[in-house]
Amino acid sequence: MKIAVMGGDGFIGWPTSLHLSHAGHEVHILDNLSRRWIDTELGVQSLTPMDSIQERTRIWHAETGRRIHFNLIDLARDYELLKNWLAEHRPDAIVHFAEQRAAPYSMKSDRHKNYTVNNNVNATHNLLNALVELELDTHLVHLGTMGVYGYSTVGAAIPEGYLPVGIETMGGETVSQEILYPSNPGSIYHMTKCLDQLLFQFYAKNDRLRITDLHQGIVWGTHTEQTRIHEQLVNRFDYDGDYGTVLNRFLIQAAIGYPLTVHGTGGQTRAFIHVQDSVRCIEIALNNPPARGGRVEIFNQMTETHRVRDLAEMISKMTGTEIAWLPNPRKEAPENDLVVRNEKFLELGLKPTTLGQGLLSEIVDVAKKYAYRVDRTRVPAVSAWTKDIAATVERDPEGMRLKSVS
Ligand code: USQ
Repeated sequence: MKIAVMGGDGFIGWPTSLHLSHAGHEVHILDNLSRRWIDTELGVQSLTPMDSIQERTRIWHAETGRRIHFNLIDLARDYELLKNWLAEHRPDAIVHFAEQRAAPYSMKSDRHKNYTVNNNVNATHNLLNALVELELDTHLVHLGTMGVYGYSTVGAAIPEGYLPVGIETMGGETVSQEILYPSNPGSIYHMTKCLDQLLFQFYAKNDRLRITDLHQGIVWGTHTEQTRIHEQLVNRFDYDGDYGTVLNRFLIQAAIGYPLTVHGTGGQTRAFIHVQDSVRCIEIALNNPPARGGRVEIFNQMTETHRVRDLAEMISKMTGTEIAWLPNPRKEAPENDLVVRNEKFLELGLKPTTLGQGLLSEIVDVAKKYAYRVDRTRVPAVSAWTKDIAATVERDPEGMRLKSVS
């Protein structure tokens, strides 16, 4: 297939591009390199040293003989460029990662909220709009999030996208209908993915676009089979308070002897998936497109659930690192249970890579190797969900701990 990977320079976009190229597909990355600009804005860098995208693709070609093409295009702002590119290349499929993906970054300030909404919603809409205008029958695979469902405990498993409901008619009968599972976003970032869902419903219904939405959990790990091929193909690995995600952060913190930063009681239960499984799921989704005129295909892209404090305790035991119980900078339920259906990927052949000591210590080893690149003052998560919460989360003089809630 000819596949365009929108956002192919990012944390999942890069290993996905390598995985699809390795599988024999013709891969074109479209990216505005915004993730690199945000690193500059925040004054942070990936734990692993990343080369330019041009250098990365050059090394891939030198090592494997395969080419990955790169195009500097901003999906949200350069509509004409995007449309021209699509008209010229007519890809069979598009994988859409080109969105700002950090919840804490989206909540930093009013400017960051505006940026996240404008960037994410426009990128998705521009893409859908261009496919219709050009009459392309391209399969669009979008990286959504488990966060569209919210994290309240409902006592029932979360289905894959659609919920059967019974509605009482005026005549007193009950009719059944399948609706999108009610959206319940916990951040501006998650809200943009809920808005994306509505755009997909409309374009699938009105223009018969073929769309797959992948509701992914928290990705952990760093290497995939292809990123291991050469040191310069290494994936990015975020540890800072905005872009670092919980399990990878704990592993890096353990590697540098930084107390594990558990928010609140650590009672949040979340869905997880290893980065290797993430790229496999995307390939499976590409190979199983919905029919034209069919409904939006939705998969839950996760393999296991864990409570944050259980992860912290496991890593603390494994490495001897202490746990810091911190006031939560987010507005979220202190405790939640989470049961998620994920049979669709399993039935299509996914063999989950679950949390194992071997893989966890491999990540700690990667983190130790690059520990000299960590700026400890960038570890605390200080982006607060409300102004009231902000008063409780300023850094203390060591830049290590957060003020406790009074
Ligand atoms: N948390 C801690 N300590 C930390 C960091 C996080 O206790 O040092 C807690 C948070 O308060 C939260 C949970 O861990 O309860 C998860 O936080 P996270 O930063 O790992 O994940 P999140 O903000 O939800 O976002 C990440 C990705 C996002 C993706 C989402 C999937 O950045 O792109 O959509 O995971 S999901 O969480 O399933 O919605």
